[in-house]
Parts: sequence; C-alpha cells; structure tokens
Amino acid sequence: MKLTRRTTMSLLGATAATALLPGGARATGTVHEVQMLNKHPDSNERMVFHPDIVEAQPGDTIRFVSVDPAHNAVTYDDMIPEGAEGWKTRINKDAEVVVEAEGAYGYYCQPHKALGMVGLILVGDASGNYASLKEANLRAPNEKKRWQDIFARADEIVGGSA
Ligand SMILES: [Cu+2]
Repeated sequence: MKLTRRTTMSLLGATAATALLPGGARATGTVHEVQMLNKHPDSNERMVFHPDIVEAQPGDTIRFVSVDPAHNAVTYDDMIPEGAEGWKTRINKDAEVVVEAEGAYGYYCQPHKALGMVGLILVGDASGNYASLKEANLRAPNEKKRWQDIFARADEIVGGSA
C-alpha cells in the first residue's frame, strides 16, 4: 500500500533528479514539484498549491513553481516538526527547499492564506508531530475549511505509514 501510493505520487509530481542548491551542494533525494496556481487544474478551487499534499523522504527537495503570479510558500510556526527549520519563499519566484527532519510541515501562501491557499508536506514517518498540526491556531474560515479537507486525506496516509 505504502509503495503503491509512493509510486503514484512519483508519477504525478515528482521527478527523480538531483537538485543544485545554493552554495553548490547537491541534494541526492527526489525533487517534488508543487505548482502555485490561481485555479486548480481539475476543479473550480481558486488559489491552490498543487498538489496540496506531498509525501517526501528526508533529504528530498520541494520545488515551488511560480506558475501564476503573486504566490509564495511560508511554513506556519506551529506546524513544523520540533527543531526543524521552516522556510519563506519570495513572492513570484520559483524556490527549492530541502526537507531534512522527519515529520509534517504545514505551509501557506502569504497573500492568499485567508482564502485557504495552504499545503502539507509529509516527510518520512510524519506521525511524530502530525496530530499537533490539528491544534494549530487558524483564523480564517476558508483556511480552516481547506485544512479540514487536507487532514481528511492525510489521515489515511499518516495512519497507513504508522
Ligand atoms: Cu497565493
């Protein structure tokens, strides 16, 4: 089950590649692309990260692609593994982050957070802090709604890997 899902993910959004990082270091993991879009390609949802759930392994790279303008990706302070580093990418720019620490990472787009432009990255066995993400302080109704939808799908993934 786990292998099947991972294989599916790699067909959808990930390419096996090495990423050239600032400073010349090379990441050896998989690169997972997340598109920043004004409209979901397969639904009427506006302002989305696509895919909004990524399953990765420690050392993998997440590549945020600025397909449409005015988006970025910022981790919530209370939605990352303890001791892990978050990130904040520049608006309108493609950006790559390497996820090192195992766990769940919640992030949002600054201009569209209140509209529910949010996403989840699960690194390795994310069960360590996954449940704590549900306790995070969310203010906007659309933001809460999108997270409920993401959690409903992620519950199966995290539950299945535990
Ligand atoms: Cu946005």
